[in-house]
Amino acid sequence: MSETQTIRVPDIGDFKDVEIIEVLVKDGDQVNPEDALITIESDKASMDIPSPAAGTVQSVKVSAGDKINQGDVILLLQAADEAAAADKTAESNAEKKPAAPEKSEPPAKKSAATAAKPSQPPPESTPESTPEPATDSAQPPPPPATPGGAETVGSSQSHKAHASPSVRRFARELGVDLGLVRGSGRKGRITKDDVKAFTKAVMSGNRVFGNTGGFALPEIPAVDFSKYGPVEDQPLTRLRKLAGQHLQRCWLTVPQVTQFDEADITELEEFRKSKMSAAEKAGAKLTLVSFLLKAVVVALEQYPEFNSSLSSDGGSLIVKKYYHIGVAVNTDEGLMVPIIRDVDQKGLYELAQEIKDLSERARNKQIKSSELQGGCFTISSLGGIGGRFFTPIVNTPEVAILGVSKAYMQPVWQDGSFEPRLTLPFALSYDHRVIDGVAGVQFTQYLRTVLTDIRHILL
Ligand code: CAO
Repeated sequence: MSETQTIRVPDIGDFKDVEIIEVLVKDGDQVNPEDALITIESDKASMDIPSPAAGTVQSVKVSAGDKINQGDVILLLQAADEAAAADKTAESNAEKKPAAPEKSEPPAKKSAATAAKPSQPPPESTPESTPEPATDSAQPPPPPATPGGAETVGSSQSHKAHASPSVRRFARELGVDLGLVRGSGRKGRITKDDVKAFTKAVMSGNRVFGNTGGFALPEIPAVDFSKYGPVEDQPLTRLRKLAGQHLQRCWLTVPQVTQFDEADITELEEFRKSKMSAAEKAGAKLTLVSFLLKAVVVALEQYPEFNSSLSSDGGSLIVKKYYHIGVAVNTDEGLMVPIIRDVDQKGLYELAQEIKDLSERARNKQIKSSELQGGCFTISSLGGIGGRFFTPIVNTPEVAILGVSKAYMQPVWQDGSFEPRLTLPFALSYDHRVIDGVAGVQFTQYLRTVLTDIRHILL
């Protein structure tokens, strides 16, 4: 039969009336010897009080915010059988020392820059006079904290992070750089839950570090919106989550510029209407998007750097000799970009059929992943809906994207009088690492010329 031990505050040196800033266990928890039970903090240092024995926490007698001294009861512990046998007499507060105090802002040379170098876990910050806590130095290197094996970005702020030794140890085990974690505890202290929440956010792709140029974004604080009124929690679809991650990556990694222009498509529209019934007989709905596909390819042939991708090391430009164009399709589950291959080799009706087929299958979740790969350039058309201009996000590793809005009639001064002309607003976003501003405007001007006189697609 195991015994109940009363776990008391051990000898904590000169510290008097020290505040408990975190209670790390609750009733029913299993603990091992040296597991931290509470974290206490004085003006100058914080320390964990470890468990002297293994067992089950029966009753925690303290709360965060309590002031304690040596000998005060922390909790009752139902000792594990072996531990009880080994130490029958102990009303144990143990002559054990608490874990080494850690200064609130230790000097950099002693910093616990957790996980900046996974192969060499750095030591805890410990004042020389205090015995070392159980060392972690024999542990294997922690796993990377970022998806895809990227190493956690080290932060010079790590050593300044306000966290107890046990939280530091926990963070180190997970490979989390405390300098990147926002503390929700008192005075910004980082708790174990903060480290867990940070790890979850990184693993779910909501925070990405590594290969982002070494910057870390300030975390957006969680808000309990229900405090302000009724809310409904609607889970995101898998597609929306994936698309969101991709868009965020594109937004953060590509320096983008958006160039706006308008094209007079009055004649194009006349031609399109004149071919509608013939297209219908061929089983196609001839919309503007087919013309946009052809016009874009003509412009890509004229300006090949727009039909390229940066090599993964950023050292060269891979110019493609094929013309596979993605068309953004709005679906109930989120945005999809199926690819129409070899647009240069296809006619308008064939393209119209393919747009219809791909968009229907995208909406019915019948698109194969191979149909989403290999694009050179993307067209995002909101023309069927409305709006005047928008700034599309470059679909990396492509280097440019065309965003098309709804055509509208406007009076244009021509040969001494105003004429009603159908005008198409469009925007081109491009990767400024690859494309200069002059090339950007040359491309949009050329596209405008082609759309205004669609016979250019025959040249
Ligand atoms: N100006 C005016 N009218 C336009 C137009 C434009 N730029 N583009 C299309 N239209 C018209 C079409 O001619 C059609 O008219 P009718 O019904 O009278 O024939 C109507 O708008 C609806 O067209 P549609 O949307 O069915 O077909 P589409 O070929 O123009 O577009 C597709 C296909 C897949 C691009 C579109 O359905 C779609 O999903 N668009 C949304 C894309 C999106 O969400 N982009 C935002 C991404 S964020 O960057």
